[in-house]
Amino acid sequence: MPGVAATSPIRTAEVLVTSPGRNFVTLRVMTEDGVVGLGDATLNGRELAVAAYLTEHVVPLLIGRDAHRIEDTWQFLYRSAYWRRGPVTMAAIAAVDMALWDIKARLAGMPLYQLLGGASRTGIMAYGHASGRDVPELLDSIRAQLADGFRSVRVQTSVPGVNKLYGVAAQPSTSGRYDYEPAQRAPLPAEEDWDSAAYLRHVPGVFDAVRSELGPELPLLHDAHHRLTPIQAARLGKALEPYDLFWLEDCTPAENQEGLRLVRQHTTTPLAIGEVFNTIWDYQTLIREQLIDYVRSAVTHAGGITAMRRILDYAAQYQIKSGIHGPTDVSPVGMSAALHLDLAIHNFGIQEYMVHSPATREVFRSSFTWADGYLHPGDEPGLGVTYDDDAASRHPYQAAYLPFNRLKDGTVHDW
Ligand code: CS2
Ligand code: MG
Repeated sequence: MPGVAATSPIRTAEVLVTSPGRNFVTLRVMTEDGVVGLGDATLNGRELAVAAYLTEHVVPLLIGRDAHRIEDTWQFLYRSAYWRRGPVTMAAIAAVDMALWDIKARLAGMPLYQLLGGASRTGIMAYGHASGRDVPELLDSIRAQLADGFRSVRVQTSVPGVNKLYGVAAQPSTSGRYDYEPAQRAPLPAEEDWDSAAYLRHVPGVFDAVRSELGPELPLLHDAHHRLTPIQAARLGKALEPYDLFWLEDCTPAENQEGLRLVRQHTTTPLAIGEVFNTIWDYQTLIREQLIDYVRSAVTHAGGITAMRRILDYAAQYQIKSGIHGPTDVSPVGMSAALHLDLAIHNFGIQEYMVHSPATREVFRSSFTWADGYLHPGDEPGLGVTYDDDAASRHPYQAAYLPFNRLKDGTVHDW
């Protein structure tokens, strides 16, 4: 690149921990020429494990390295560790990868999506979150999302007989911002309860009510959040077919990739899986056997832009599309990385968009835009995010845990 130095040695790499509304871990890399790159390393409920992995084992390896050599650095961090894969390692590698792509695009003077091959669309369709403790509250929540511009909505509902359920906001959201943060600031994880039979009896009726009220067109999504056995997931997928879901997410814990064969045998409801996956190997059977329709990993949790693009390129061969994970525990840096990829790839499906809190947006100033149901990463050089140290310093880290589940007989269950 004319005018761009052949090498760009890394001078510093800092691990930044802050808690504006919730905890975030960010890696800030700076080159000898003062060019800064940011990477998201936030692993909800295990934030300090990644911060320590970066501080103790990765930062010392980065100093002096050529920031231009992104692929070489990715392979070095993945292979030289000997111990591979897993959420902590891959979030750490992801943060380095995002920061180096941010630097390269800033040096090139272009938004990252241009470096990734340019825009394949004018905007990024995003889905919002609606929830309700009952149908009327749920319908109000959906209408609030539509009023805020969303053109597709994920629907989560309470279930009679289950006290506290994933995805149901404590307070109905009258404004667009869906205020739901599962990780609670507390010394121990909160215990919640679960009952698959009650859930399977209740959920189809909720979608029947939503479709009767809002019609057949609105794309509706639902997250079963890893709680069903394969045959229960098959039953749910089948029972939801009349309501034409955009997708049913995490219908069964996917460590057992073959379990999805049973689900596929019984239902044509589209399936989305992968937010707890960290590498392409977690997807191999699911993609090769066409057992899913959407790849759900976050850039932050799947090894960064380099690795995520590889997973999506593999999925493209099977007409499997992206559905990148975008909850508020993925920071605006991780979200921006997802948006640059979303704009550039061909096999884009949909993007999750949980709006970050004002406190978070004060620390992370991002240039991505939201208009009329579509996101766009913006045209600032790089990822388009800056980090406000002063604001960050006002929000010190606070230990927080995701809840866990127990069944009625006390058995620990997937949350
Ligand atoms: C969820 C997440 O957004 C989703 O699809 O599954 O909210 C998930 O529960 C959190 O990211 C866990 O940290
Ligand atoms: Mg999910």
